[in-house]
Amino acid sequence: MNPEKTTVKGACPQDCPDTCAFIYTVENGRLIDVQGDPKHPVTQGRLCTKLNDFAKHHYNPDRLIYPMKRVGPKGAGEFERISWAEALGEIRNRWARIIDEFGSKAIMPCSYLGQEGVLNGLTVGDAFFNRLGSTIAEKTFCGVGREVGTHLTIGPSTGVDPESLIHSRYIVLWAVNTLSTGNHHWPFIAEAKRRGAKIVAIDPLRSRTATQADWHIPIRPGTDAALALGMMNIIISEGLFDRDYVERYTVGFDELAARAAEYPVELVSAITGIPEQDILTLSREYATQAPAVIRLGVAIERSRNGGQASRAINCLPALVGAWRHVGGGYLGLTLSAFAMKWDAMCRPDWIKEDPRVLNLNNLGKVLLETSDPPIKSLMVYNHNPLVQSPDQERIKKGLLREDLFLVVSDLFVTDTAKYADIILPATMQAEQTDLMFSWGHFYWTYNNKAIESPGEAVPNTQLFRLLAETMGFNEPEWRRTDEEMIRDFIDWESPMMQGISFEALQQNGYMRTAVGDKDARAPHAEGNFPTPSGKCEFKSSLAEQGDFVPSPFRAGYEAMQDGSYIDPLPTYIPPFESRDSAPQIAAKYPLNIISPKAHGFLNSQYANEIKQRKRQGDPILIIHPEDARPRGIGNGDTVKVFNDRGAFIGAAILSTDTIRGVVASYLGHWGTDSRAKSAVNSISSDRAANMGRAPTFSDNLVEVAKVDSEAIEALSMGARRAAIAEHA
Ligand SMILES: Nc1nc2c(c(=O)[nH]1)N[C@H]1C(S)=C(S)[C@@H](COP(=O)(O)OP(=O)(O)OC[C@H]3O[C@@H](n4cnc5c(=O)[nH]c(N)nc54)[C@H](O)[C@@H]3O)O[C@H]1N2
Ligand SMILES: Nc1nc2c(c(=O)[nH]1)N[C@H]1C(S)=C(S)[C@@H](COP(=O)(O)OP(=O)(O)OC[C@H]3O[C@@H](n4cnc5c(=O)[nH]c(N)nc54)[C@H](O)[C@@H]3O)O[C@H]1N2
Ligand SMILES: [Mo]
Repeated sequence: MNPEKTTVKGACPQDCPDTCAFIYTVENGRLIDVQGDPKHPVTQGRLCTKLNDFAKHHYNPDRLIYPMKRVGPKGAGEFERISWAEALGEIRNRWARIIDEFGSKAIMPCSYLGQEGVLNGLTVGDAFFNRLGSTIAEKTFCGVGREVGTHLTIGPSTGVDPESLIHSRYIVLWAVNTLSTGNHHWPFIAEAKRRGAKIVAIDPLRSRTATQADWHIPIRPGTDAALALGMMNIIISEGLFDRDYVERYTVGFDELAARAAEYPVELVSAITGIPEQDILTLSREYATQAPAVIRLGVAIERSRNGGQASRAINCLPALVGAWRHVGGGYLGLTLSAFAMKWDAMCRPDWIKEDPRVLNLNNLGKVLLETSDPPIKSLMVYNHNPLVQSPDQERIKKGLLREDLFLVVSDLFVTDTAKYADIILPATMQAEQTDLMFSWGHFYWTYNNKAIESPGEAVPNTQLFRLLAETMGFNEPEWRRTDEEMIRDFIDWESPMMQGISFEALQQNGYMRTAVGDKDARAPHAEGNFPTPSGKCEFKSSLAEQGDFVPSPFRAGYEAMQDGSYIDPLPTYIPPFESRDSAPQIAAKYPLNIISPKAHGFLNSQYANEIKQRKRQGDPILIIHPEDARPRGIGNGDTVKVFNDRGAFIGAAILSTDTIRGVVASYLGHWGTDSRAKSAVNSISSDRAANMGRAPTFSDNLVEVAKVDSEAIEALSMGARRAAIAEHA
């Protein structure tokens, strides 16, 4: 036995529904291995392809470990090491001058979910920037559109336990690529399948998940609400709904029935591109195979009607009484099982009078068009907008502004960090303490610090302690340790925390919230929906109050009603950009593009690891052979994908994995690595969907043209061959 070798319990830091429990192995202070905890009921000891080399990721030689300042032109990526004192001094001087001249609202944070912990994740920095009086950044990148649809219908329900899926007989995987984006749900789905369940995937693309399903139903992007309304129409008119459940536990059935009657199967087929017979079969099977469950992906929200699509889909389980059964109902976000004190984390009480809120999905506009005051300094952390955010060309233009003071904290010099004036180094998960919630299961996971930080990297919590000191903030909150912060941020008295203590969490690594027994749990068997009426609201009482965004997504700022109209009944409106809804745009740009998550990357993370890049391959464009032929595009050809907003380059993969009129390119490749110096989001519009101000990444038209591969450096042939084989 080697006495120097120890194991430490940890937690995956990534923005993913699975939040795996880790076991770090440390030898002589060095992290030598990271494995999944085999005892964890969901993780079961298995890590995904992205995290398989997580120990090595910590020692990637490209890691940022010292503060740096820009020494070349903006965006050139030329930096020189400086001390923390110099970095903080520069920030203080620049911010003080900006506040003097323009007021504190000329400074704005720009962050998201590079790390997901209660300490270092979504809300870290919010308290600091509220105290500073900056512009408030509204963060609605992910899930908020889908969640508003859910909240209006069934309230912030915890939903079906993924571990209960083994009891399901009919599993609809809707706009979700489980095998790539939350693959620890799969063993439960596979077990249900062994027990006789049918697995259905509704997706424009034959994803990895659709390939494994019993039935893949391809659908035109952004038309899911029409399908759900058509299903309701069939279920109601054929008398397949659960009359007793509907009478007891829902409101607005008559109005819903009238609305659904506006969606006869012929119309729904014309809108969605799904054959009439398939819509009939799906509706009848879904209504009669109990327990039926719908697992809805975040991807549902990524077009104009996204929120209403989520709402329509959330009506289905109550209509057929699926909630009566263990393993029946709806599985979306499990977050409400985690008793966090969002106000203690974000400090909305520190917001100054008359605050300004700007949405980060419009970052290009924010940087180029905001006045009174303009944004003079942006601080980016936990976020890589130049790859992940829409309307990239305008963001680039904004970041090039000579008068913009850009501070970036990250693990690597990302596409975004290349534009920074000051770069600050952040720690990776084994080097910090955190507590992780999950948005796909019911376990808290504690991440114990296992090794020391390299160089001068600091956790995000420490970064904001340092900034608070620099700006002269004296509140005792800035002097808390990480552990004290965790104690302050959790509502230990909540019924969901029964049997859970800080010490037990730290020691055990993971603990289940008190949501009940997975083999007996049917949370809405007798209604009890957390809505104003306590029922499933087919007709939403909240919708009439206007759009709202749940508070953690807006830095603790009160749910704001902007008065925009939401139809209180689920409805279908066509996408902003499609052949039917925008014929003028479609004349120039006839193909709808979707940009789902890459199997080998976690958003843009790991896309800088050679091994992951080899696995994932080059940027590709999946295109139907019938769309490729008239454009003279062959398998493996280099193509340019473009519209008025921008362009990127990829290798064409001719495949019936996609439907005619729809092309797909995976998200996450860094633009700086590509020949076009841009990534898929160069073509994305920054328009918001109809609820939760969700982004519209599935609602963009493009044209595709073959380019002379001599003119640009050739993409790797090996990667092309692998992609061609995968989609053959
Ligand atoms: N490997 C990997 N895993 C991840 C991530 C990652 O980047 N990589 N990211 C994490 C994050 S932040 C999130 S939010 C989740 C997202 O998890 P998912 O929602 O599963 O992710 P996506 O791949 O974006 O979309 C899922 C599927 O929806 C389809 N789709 C796109 N538009 C539509 C539509 O309009 N209608 C329908 N029916 N289907 C549509 C896509 O083709 C895709 O196959 O994954 C998490 N897990
Ligand atoms: N086209 C298209 N665009 C999309 C989507 C899509 O499906 N299609 N999905 C959207 C969705 S669902 C999401 S969630 C967003 C995700 O967008 P982001 O949250 O921006 O995604 P990441 O690529 O994970 O970038 C986070 C950055 O944080 C850094 N980071 C990691 N840990 C730490 C830390 O501890 N401290 C600091 N300071 N930095 C850290 C990482 O290195 C990385 O550069 O993207 C959205 N963009
Ligand atoms: Mo996300």
